[in-house]
Amino acid sequence: MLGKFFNKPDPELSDRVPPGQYLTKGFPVLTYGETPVIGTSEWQFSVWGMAKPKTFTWSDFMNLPQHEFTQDFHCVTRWSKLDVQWTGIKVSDFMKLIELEPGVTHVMQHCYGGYTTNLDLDEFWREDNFFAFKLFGEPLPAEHGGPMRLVVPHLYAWKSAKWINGLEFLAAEEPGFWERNGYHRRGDPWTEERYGGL
Ligand SMILES: Nc1nc2c(c(=O)[nH]1)N[C@H]1C(S)=C(S)[C@@H](COP(=O)(O)O)O[C@H]1N2
Ligand SMILES: [Mo]
Repeated sequence: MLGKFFNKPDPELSDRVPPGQYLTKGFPVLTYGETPVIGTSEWQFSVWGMAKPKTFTWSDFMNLPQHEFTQDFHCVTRWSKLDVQWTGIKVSDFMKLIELEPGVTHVMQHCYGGYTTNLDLDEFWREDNFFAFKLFGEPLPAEHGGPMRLVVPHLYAWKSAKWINGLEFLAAEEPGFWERNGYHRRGDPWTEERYGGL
């Protein structure tokens, strides 16, 4: 892995690189299965489970406040990319549109293509989490999750669902795709929560 594409961090950057990670200047694509190709006019986003069921269109999302986010991105397969520039919508702004039932503790992200990944509600509902629809100022490419993905910067990137199309609110933890296949339930890169499942 080391060499031309993956570098040991410079000392001045090392406090930004979690243990066991190597820096890459490119932006690798990590997808299990096919890349769904979804236009913004057909894209829809639903919430269900322990929330009042609702479905949103692309323009519903575009009417929410938009922000620029610069965040580091850490894949559990040991590459990290620093200073990724996204444009998106804060989870906290989106959640103003949602009515949760009492007792919600967890959320499952659902995607076109069938990928899922789980989060504790408080790991999901954070000021620094966002739905991204641009990458470095350009529409988010399909291979990186366009037209819309979630970005959860404080956890390993498998928690950042590409082609996201829904949230299922839950009163108990359920494992998503990689969590069923041996990855950690939470995925904090700083404490190397790589494996463990549920
Ligand atoms: N829908 C979906 N989302 C996904 C994945 C996937 O296979 N399908 N892979 C995850 C993993 S393991 C990583 S590291 C990141 C990779 O994002 P990238 O391909 O934009 O680098 O997306 C995550 N989100
Ligand atoms: Mo990953």
